[in-house]
Amino acid sequence: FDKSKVTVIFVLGGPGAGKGTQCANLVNDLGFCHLSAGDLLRAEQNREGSEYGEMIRTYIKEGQIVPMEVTIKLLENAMNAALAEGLPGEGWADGKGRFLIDGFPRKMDQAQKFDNEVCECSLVLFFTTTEEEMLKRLLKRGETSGREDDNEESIKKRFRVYKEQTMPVIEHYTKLHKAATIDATATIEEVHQKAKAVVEEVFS
Ligand code: UP5
Ligand code: MG
Repeated sequence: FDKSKVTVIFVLGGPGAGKGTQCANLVNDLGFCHLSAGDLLRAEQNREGSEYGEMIRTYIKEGQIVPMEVTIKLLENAMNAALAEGLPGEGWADGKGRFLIDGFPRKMDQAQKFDNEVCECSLVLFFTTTEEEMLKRLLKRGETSGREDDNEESIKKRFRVYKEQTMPVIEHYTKLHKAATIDATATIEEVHQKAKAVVEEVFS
């Protein structure tokens, strides 16, 4: 697709910070196309005939980052599919397709490859809260989510990978003045109002 026709916001934050929840609310209010890298990987894992299914399952359970070629291909395919259906985020003055890319990039090499080969992000929403709060949320969600990584052992591994590999990505975009840090400890609605205000300010 034509890079000049899309605007991308990366949505980052630790496991359970509320990325998916906040993206869903932003879609309701502002009409973006929400693509969760984790959801795309889980769908691919369960797709019959996928050559990557078992590999993805192992990486996710261990909280490790799936080789970026797989994830970037899934994201590109999903962006192409959304654009083929019409411009997501219709109603914005510039007529561009708008994407919230959730849970990606989680590692510097992914960030560089996506920025160079797919398109540069315009903004990074960074949701932050304490590990204690994230653990509590994930264990609660794990009672019903069916996610193979919502158990204490996998969660601890996800925290470690997040600190070691994803925090440098957030620091990178902070240096470029692209990152907006949002305290995600408050209620879902309060966090949403803050996130919405940031997006509206950047794109108004
Ligand atoms: N909740 C949310 N906000 C709340 C609030 N303000 N107050 C109280 N409760 C709140 O929220 C988690 C739970 O908390 C929910 O029950 C929610 O109701 C509640 P959610 O919005 O789901 O949080 P989110 O940040 O999206 O958490 P998620 O578990 O999805 O984050 P992860 O980053 O761990 O998961 P993701 O799906 O992105 O990735 C999973 C795995 O896929 C990774 O570990 C990795 O192995 C793999 N992956 C890659 O390899 N590469 C990628 O690029 C992406 C993923
Ligand atoms: Mg999520």
